[in-house]
Amino acid sequence: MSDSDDTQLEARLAEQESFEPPASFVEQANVSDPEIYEEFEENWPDCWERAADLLQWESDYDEVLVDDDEPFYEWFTGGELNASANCLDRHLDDRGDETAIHWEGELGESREYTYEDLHREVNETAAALRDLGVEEDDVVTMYMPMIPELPIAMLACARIGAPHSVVFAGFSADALATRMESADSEYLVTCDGYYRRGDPLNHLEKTNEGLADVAHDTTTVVVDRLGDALDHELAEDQLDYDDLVADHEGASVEAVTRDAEDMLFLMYTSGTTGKPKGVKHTTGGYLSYAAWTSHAVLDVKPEDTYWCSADIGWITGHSYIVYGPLALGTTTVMYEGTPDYPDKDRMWDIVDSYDVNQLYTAPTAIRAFMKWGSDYPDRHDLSSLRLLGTVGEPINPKAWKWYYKHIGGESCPIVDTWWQTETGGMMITTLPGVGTMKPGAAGPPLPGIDAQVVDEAGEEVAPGEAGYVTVNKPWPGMLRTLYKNDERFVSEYWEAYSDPDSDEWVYFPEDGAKIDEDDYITILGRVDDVINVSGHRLGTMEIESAVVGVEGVAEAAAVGGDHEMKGEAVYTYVILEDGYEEGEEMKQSIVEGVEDAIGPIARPEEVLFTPELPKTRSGKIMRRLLEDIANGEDLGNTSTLRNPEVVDDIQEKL
Ligand code: 6R9
Repeated sequence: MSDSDDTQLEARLAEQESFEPPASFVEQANVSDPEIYEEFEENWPDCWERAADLLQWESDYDEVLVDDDEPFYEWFTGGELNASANCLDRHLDDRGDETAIHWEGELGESREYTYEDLHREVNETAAALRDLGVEEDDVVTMYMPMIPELPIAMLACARIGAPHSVVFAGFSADALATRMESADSEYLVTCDGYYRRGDPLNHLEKTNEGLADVAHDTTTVVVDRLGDALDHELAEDQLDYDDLVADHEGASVEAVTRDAEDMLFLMYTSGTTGKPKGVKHTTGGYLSYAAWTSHAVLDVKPEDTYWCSADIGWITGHSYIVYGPLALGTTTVMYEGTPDYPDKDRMWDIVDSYDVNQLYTAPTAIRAFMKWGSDYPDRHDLSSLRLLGTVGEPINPKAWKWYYKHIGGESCPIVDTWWQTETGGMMITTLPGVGTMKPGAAGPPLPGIDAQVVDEAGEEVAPGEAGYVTVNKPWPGMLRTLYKNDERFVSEYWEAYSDPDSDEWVYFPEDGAKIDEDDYITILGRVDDVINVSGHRLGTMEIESAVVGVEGVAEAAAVGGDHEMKGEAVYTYVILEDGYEEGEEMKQSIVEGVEDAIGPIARPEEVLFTPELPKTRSGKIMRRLLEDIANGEDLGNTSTLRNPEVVDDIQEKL
């Protein structure tokens, strides 16, 4: 393509506000009938049988939904099943020789597990765990990076009915200890270390630090990921994973029968207060929902090679690397490392060499790809891709369009999927075989999901007005409670909008949003991310999107800083693309860009250039910290950041 063609194309894309899914995609899509929305609404809650039908049940459920004790709902009550049997055993006849997990290590080594292989190793691990004393309903903690033994251990636990609690490997020793204590977890599966940007990293040392703070006795199994690359010694009471598995070679463990409502796993997530919340997910509802959304939204088919680049330490990895894809019998790709090692085309190299059909990643990654430039994807053949997805935070239209053009070659639908640890699976997004896509808006609620945007009083807002997302009906993938804390479950998620007297229960996800005439929901960010300037509510995301829309801007964060006259004022922190100059001129175009996109009300009080933004380990911008910086407040402990060093740098500039 000539330069001028390319410029014309960019200009056309920049203008275009909606995109239709390509006909070639629709033709083959798992779900392509627009009637599905009506069908689900009319048949609610029985419509959810369609999700349950994707699983193999040992005994049928008596009722789809039991709502006698709201908000403690039950789904598929009376049904019995096992998650590991659903993800492994039932595929053996047809797909035993097909690849279940394609694992790629950071250094370039790869491992391939067929369904047979995975089934074998899960059985051996399950037998080993059982011999160590793990019983049904014991919580087993896993503190592991992206190595195959993590999903293997998860499925082994599921096989023997022991809920897992995976702690993200990047979390601190402290976080591990708090979670193990909170869950009374006496078993831990961890590893010696792993690679980051080519260097071996000692994980066992951190594990041991954490274990020292756990008051009760624990049994620890250690996977040897690094071999000789790192000297490590196991403590006397620590067991080597390979030895254990070898001792149980060929073992076969019957998958225990679990009730639909039995706990499958716990996942700790941060809330507004300091103490992490143990989100409880169950076997029947969660697994049906993960499978259904993988089928309907990610369009996963058994013959696909599907890649979600999240970490299994987060809910996205649980639902969309492990449970959803394996329940559907597909090939799921797992990558251990970072996207820029050894070079910035690592992702595209993986897509190219494995012929990946669906790629599900995060906006923060897409903005990094955009900053690095299209030369990297251009080096590879990405034509195997059929669908793209994003999750975790809002994606601004500029990044959406870059993803659409440079990764999807303008022929893949993009699903911008809004959901949470608590929801178990996707809630708001277009169906790729049905809906028009509007960059920036996640889309309408999925069929059967009754989500709305309301004001403080719970009244639906008019199109274009900002409000809060609420979900007015339960769904199978929902959290059942916070572990051992029913009270906090009710107060965190249900108190704000429910009216127990009239039996109206409304789930409150604590996200701001707006809705348009077509019921498309644009997520504005967490409620505490909403800036109130002179009584006007502005989403940090709207402002960021405007700033990122300015030529030369790679990434931006907007926060509210205290302001005498306006209540709050907008502070923006900006990263420029390579080759652009920080300075008055750039500041001016950013201010103008925001005024043009939103109005003078959103005019940034300050524009600060920075080489990086402070991010959590999961890659989310730490807006609250940026607010504190703007307000000149004491920042407290910043060591949980992925990049604490940028904080000083920014403070100095202000
Ligand atoms: C899956 C996951 C949940 C919070 C959620 C929201 C934000 C997630 C989003 C999105 C805009 C999307 N979020 N997906 N915001 N558009 N497509 O990320 O779970 O880690 O619990 O975070 O992430 O604010 O409330 P979790």
